[in-house]
Amino acid sequence: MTVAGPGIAVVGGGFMATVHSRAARAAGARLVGVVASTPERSREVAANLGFERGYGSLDELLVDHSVDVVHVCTPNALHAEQALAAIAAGKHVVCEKPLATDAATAERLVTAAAAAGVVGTVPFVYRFHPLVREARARVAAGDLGTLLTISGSYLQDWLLAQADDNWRVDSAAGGRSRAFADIGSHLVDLLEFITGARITELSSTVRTFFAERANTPEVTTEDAAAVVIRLEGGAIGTLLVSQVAPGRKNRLHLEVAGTELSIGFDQEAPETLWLGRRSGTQVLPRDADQLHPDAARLSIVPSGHPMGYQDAFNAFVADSYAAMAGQSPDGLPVFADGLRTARITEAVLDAAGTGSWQAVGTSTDDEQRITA
Ligand code: SOE
Repeated sequence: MTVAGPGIAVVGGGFMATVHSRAARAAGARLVGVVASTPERSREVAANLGFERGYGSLDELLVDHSVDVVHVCTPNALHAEQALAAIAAGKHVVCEKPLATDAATAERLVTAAAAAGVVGTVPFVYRFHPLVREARARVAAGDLGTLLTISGSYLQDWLLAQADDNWRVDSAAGGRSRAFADIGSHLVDLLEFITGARITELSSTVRTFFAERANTPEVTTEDAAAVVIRLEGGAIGTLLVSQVAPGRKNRLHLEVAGTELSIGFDQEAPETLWLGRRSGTQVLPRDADQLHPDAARLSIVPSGHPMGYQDAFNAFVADSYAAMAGQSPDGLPVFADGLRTARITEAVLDAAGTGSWQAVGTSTDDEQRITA
């Protein structure tokens, strides 16, 4: 397999299958095949997305030797078994988050990929906005001083009305957690990625505002979660995650504050970074001349020509394929990162259920568990 040309197949036929396919094409992949809910649907999706063929089943896909990489883009409850089957067939895997609906299963995936010698990545794609890399580089360079506080939120409104429903609402398809697993996972991944500090403990409250929805008679998954965090090094923070916030479409906002500087990033306005100082606050544009090398690398069009979500996704997929071809791109979210967010998600629900603080483990704990 070369960096430019892996043969890829997608499992799933929804919105994310489209986003993955565009990114795969941009990275020079050969779009081999798709398997969706039925053989007819597989053919239809394959034709729409420009794949060579639709498969009748996942098994048919897995025995296809022209497929090097499987992208798993199905409802959450199917991720683990499909990813494990792909690993067992010797394929590299790009698996949508949550990697699994519980942390123990996510851990099995990490172990299975390592044992099979394949690469498994998870699309925490907001890491791939150039200005997120800039924020991370500035924190690593010590510009922040000592990290003091974090304020983060991820707000959407697509489940605001009782009539709104989706497979994610049903725990059988989406898993025990909904809002936190779906979007809170991006938020905690991003905050640990930018700060380099791990959340050590958390407490939380979750709410399900609609006990029933259009097609789900008994809703147990949360509409919103409010979380208090403690981090390595002594920083503290608050996180609010909601899928019922009117007017907010996909607003991931993160502000990290240190003794010298605050850095603010808004996913819906990813072309600027807010740099707050006691005096001399500044809005930094994405201008490669002013950026650290990792941010400049991802800045693929000149400043003033806006980049966005699909560009971030494309960069994630290109780096995934580079890793699968033996390179080591910096900042690539792998299965261990999917496990990390699965563990934090579980802690959020456990903390809410028990009313007590939950430990989520440090970076050293994670490394030891994975290599044990
Ligand atoms: C739906 O909530 C969704 O598409 C998430 O699943 C994605 O991970 C997020 O990036 C945007 O919203």
